[in-house]
Amino acid sequence: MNELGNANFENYIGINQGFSEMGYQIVAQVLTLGYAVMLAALFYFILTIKSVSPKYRISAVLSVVVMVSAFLLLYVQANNWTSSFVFDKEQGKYFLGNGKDLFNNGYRYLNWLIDVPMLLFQILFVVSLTKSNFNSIRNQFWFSGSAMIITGYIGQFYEVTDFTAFAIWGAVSTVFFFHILFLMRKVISEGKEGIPLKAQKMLGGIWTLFVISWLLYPGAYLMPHLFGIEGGLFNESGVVARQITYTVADVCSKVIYGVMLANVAQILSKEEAYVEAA
Ligand code: RET
Repeated sequence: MNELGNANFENYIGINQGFSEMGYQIVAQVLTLGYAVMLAALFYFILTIKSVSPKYRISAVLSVVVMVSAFLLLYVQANNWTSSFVFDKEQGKYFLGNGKDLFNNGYRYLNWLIDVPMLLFQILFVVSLTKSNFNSIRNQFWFSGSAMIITGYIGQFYEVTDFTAFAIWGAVSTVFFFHILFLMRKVISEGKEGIPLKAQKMLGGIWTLFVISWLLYPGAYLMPHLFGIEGGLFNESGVVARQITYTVADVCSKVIYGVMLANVAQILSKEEAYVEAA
């Protein structure tokens, strides 16, 4: 079982029982859908940037940064899948090829290293903090966001070979994750003060979306174990479920989040223009 070193569990399935046509194609297509959405949304954020007043536009610019980096990294991640496994005519399944590379989810993690701080900064350019200090929250977002991803990135290399290392790095990462949740809750509750009801409701929706979509990532981290890898029960559904989870999480945490934030900025822009005119 150790011939693959610290490879992700996708490869262990690829070398043992292989992927069915359905399993392999769902992953290939879901990965493709992922980067296609990022490119489409890139245009959306560029084309709608003038719908908000200038002071909110940095938020849209950050969405653009997120889209470009996600598009490129998810494109590489999708190619990494199709170049790692090859179809075997005798067995009618896809197996790990003798290509130059194994499949690794690390591209995603490095994408998050860029996107997580950007997504967290984004909201600070839309809401007005009433009590907290902008620079202090920004620095804490940046610090805990990066630390959460780097520790998780290291941990994911051990998902098959060393459960203790996998669990410890995952637990350290979770501490930073809780810190981010705590900060975000504070930012959103301060942001709700004194703004129109419609914008308050939208911010409430952003909080719900944030908690659910960000929780999907640790869920995907644990997935090889949720599907019973220790018992030797290698199952391709774990792989398919994990890649679908990542794509759903990415679309929610980057695209839908960005659209909802832009919506808050639109409501605030309208209200301020009204106040100015009056
Ligand atoms: C890891 C490791 C295991 C523990 C935890 C994790 C959290 C990851 C999160 C990632 C969010 C990524 C986003 C990307 C958008 O581009 C690293 C999986 C808690 C919350 C929002």
